[in-house]
Amino acid sequence: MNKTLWYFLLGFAVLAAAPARSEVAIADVFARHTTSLNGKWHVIVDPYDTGYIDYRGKPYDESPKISGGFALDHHPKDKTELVEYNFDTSTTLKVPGDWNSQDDKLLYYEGSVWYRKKFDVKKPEAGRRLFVYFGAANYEADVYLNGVKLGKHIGGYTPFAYEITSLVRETGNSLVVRVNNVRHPEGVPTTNTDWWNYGGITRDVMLVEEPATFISNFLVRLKPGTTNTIEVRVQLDGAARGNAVTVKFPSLNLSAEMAVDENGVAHGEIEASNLVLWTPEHPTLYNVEIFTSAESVKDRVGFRTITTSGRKVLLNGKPVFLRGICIHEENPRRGGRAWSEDDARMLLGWAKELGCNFVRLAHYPHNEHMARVADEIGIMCWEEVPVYWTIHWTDSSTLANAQKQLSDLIARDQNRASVVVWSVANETPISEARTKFLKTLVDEARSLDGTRLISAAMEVDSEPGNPLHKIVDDPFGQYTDLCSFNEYTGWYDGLPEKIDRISWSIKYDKPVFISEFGADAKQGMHADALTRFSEEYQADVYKRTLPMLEKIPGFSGCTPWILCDFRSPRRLLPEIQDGWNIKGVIGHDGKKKMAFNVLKNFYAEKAAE
Ligand code: GCB
Repeated sequence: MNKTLWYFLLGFAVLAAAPARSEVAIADVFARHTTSLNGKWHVIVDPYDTGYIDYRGKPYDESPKISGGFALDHHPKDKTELVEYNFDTSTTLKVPGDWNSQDDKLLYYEGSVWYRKKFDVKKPEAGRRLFVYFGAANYEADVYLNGVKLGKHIGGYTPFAYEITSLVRETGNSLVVRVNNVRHPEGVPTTNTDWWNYGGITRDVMLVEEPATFISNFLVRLKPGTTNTIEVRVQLDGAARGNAVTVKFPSLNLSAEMAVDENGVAHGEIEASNLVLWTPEHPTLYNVEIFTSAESVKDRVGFRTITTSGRKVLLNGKPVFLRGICIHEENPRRGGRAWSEDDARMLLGWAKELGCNFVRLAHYPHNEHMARVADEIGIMCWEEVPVYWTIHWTDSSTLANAQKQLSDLIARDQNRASVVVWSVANETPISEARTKFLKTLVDEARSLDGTRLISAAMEVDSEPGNPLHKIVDDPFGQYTDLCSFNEYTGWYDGLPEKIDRISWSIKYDKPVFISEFGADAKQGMHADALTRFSEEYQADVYKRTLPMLEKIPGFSGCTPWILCDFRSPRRLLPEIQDGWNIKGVIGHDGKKKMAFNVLKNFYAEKAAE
């Protein structure tokens, strides 16, 4: 064999045999030196996973050297070679974006789609590093660069990145991603949900260039228990002991220098006597700049405290009523997953118009713009992981998956003053195994961030033999800061008049938060208040529920279900639902329903109290 060819093959085998790289965490990505890879990507829809497994079902990338399949983005060398795929001549989809809303044929598609983006990039200079970053891809992503596997990421709503410094070329890089949105019983979420299983690369993709030692994450917050001391923690990747980190708050005229320990962490405190605390009415943010000798990262952060005392929620030590609404991550005007800053401004703008000071970002981590815009315009947020309904409580991989999604969400949004609640679950059925599972998540959230409230949307029972007496005594409630539950009297449980006759027993001496109530209404359908699916019926449920909730001792806020209609494959009633959950106070055409004003008036009264 020709020697050059032999060395080439050897080199390729060594490169390809390298184990998949581990994920790298890069927070505050919008403030970095980045190159966007958004735009049109060539795609191959691959329902049988032809590009991933051979005809015996064996994955091409399981053996040390990737032996075939679409990951190689291979072009025939001559006309005799059989290659049965071609990214160049395949169709394209927009990234970010789900595939379902971009092509009618893909509306219900659940399977694999291969994405390919070609790019040129200046090779990083010596001492610099390059990463490829994905805001999210639902549900599973296998990522390859130039035929080498970077890794597999599981979980559809959290960011991930891989280092590509040694793999990248100046020209003709081929970044291939197999995205698969098949639902799995042991997944998080599991197979059964009440929202659309949008597949695809649903958030931004970018190249991130960093120095050899870089700031991978940082935490800037009030030192717990104080309102005049800023606590800073900076995490370096590739850190050499002895590196120094400088933190500056230019408008406060404050700065501090901190040493880095052997774990690459710098920690310090800064006295700040004149801080104006963040509130929804006055969402004060401060510029913060973090420097090492090799780089600087900037952000805008607010300072506030969120605590509870007995049955009250306290923002900066003062009682606050949470005037909220639930939101799914969908753009009702364009259709499909919301992902951009504009989408966030539209959705949160509507919440503001309702008079909200709070939103529940249901039922999974929304894109990063949501909490950033909320910081800026002044809306508190409840953020959640998709531990929804009945997942596999005794499967350790399910727990590890949920823990990873939770810790990745906290790592991404820990500097957002707007985020005041971490929610670990929604409507999970009571059992010992489930309570143990959720308690593990609560402990995880508290150990990562003990400064926010922990919650979950629980369920309500009726007293046996007395359907008018509702009881909240889920044992999981002992571990949360809020006693939050969903309640659907007047829709799933009786007619609206039943709402007026409900009484409550709530076991916990904690703030009571109603994380959902509501009713379906087809926007523009008018009838009497007893006609299901009419706007009048929905408005009546709101008119009766709000005063009923007011009678609950400790009622501290609510997030009715939901801001906008959203797609759901469970909602099958022809000509009324047609694949939409229509409990929005805004229709999927963006038009407001009558209930919007009922809620708006209630919140105006609460704000004036
Ligand atoms: C719930 C769920 C939510 C559903 C909603 C409904 O309790 O938490 O995901 O979409 O009810 O419309 O039934």
